[in-house]
Amino acid sequence: MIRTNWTMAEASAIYALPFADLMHRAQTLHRAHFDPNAIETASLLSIKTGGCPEDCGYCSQSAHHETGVKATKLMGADEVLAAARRAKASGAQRFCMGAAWRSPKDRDMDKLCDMVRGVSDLGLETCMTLGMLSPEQVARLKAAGLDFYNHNIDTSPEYYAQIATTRTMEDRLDTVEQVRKGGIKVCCGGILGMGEAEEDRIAMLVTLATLPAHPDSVPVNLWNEIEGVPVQARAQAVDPFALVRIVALARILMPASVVRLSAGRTGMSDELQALCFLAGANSIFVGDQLLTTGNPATWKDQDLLARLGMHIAPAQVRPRGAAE
Ligand code: SAM
Ligand code: DTB
Ligand code: SF4
Repeated sequence: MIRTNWTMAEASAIYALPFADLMHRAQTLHRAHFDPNAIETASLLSIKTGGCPEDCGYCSQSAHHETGVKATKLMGADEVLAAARRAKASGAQRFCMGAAWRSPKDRDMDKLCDMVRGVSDLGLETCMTLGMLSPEQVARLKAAGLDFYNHNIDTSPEYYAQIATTRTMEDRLDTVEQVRKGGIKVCCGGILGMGEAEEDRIAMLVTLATLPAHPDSVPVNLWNEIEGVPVQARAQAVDPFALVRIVALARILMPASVVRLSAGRTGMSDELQALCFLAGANSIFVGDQLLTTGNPATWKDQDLLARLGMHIAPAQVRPRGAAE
C-alpha cells in the first residue's frame, strides 16, 4: 500500500529497528515493487556551471562561495547532444542536464526545449534540474518531451535555514508541486552529511513521503566535500549503517519510488554499495563526472554490477526515439 500519511514517530521507529528486521522489511517491499536485481542508470551533464545567485551552503557553484569553480555560459544544444550520445554509449538510460540557476530565464527556454527534444530523439529518458520553474516553463518543457525534473529539498524543514537563505523549503516544494501538476515526473531527494542530526534525515524522508504524491525518484546524496563552502565547517562523516538505514527507510516509506544512490559513491566501498542495493537503492549515476565532482569510473561500476549479478533495468518511461 502506498501511504502519504506517515508520521515522524512511525518513521523513527522503523529507522531504529534491529538491522536485520529493517533490511527484511525493506527487501520485502523492494521485491513487491521492483526486480531486485535491476538497476537504473542516469548520466549527468552540467549544461551551465557556476556563478549561481543562490547561497546553498554545500554547493561549489554558488557565487557566494570561493570554490575555484569557473562560471560558464549555457552550452549549445550540439555540445549537449554529443555528450548525450557518449552517455548512451557507456550505458546510461537517462540523461540529466543541470544548470546553476535560481530559475531559467525565458530567453533560454527555446534552447532548453531543443536539448530535451534532441536527447529524447536519441532514445534516452530526459531529466533537467534548472532551479525554480513557473507553470509556463513547466508546460513548455513538458511539451518538448521532458520526462523528469530534479529539484531536491536537500534536508529537513527544521535544518533548511542553516543550509540556504536565498530561498525557503516552501519555494522548493512549490516548484515540485508545479512540476507534478504539469505532468512531468518528479525527482526529489536530499543530502546526508551536512552536520544534520539523524532526526533531520528522517524528517527529510517524512516530508517527501507525505507530499500529495511520492516523488517518482528519490536521490540520496552523501555530501561531496567542496573546499571553500560553509557546509565544510560543519560536515560530518555519515556512519555507513546510518546511510543504509536511510536508504531502507526511503524504500519502506515510498515503496514504489526509485531510490538513487547519488553523490558520494566514490568514497563508498563495494560492500557498502551492495548493502544499499539490498536496502532498496535501485538507481545510480554512471559516468566519471557528476556536475563539478567525480563519480566512480564506468569500468568500476560495470565490474560491481557484474559481480552482484545485477542488470540495467528497462527504462521507466519510453523515450520518444526508442524502438517500439
Ligand atoms: N540549481 C539547481 C537546483 O539547485 O535545483 C540544479 C543544480 S543543484 C547542483 C542539484 C542538487 O545537487 C542539489 O539540490 C543538491 O541536492 C545536490 N548537490 C549539490 N552540491 C552537492 C554536493 N557537494 N554534494 C552532494 N550533493 C550536492
Ligand atoms: C542529485 O540529487 N544529485 C545530482 C543531481 N541530483 C543533479 C547532483 C550531485 C552533485 C554533486 C556535486 C557536484 O558534482 O557538484
Ligand atoms: Fe545554485 Fe543549485 Fe548550487 Fe544552490 S544547489 S547554489 S541553486 S546550483
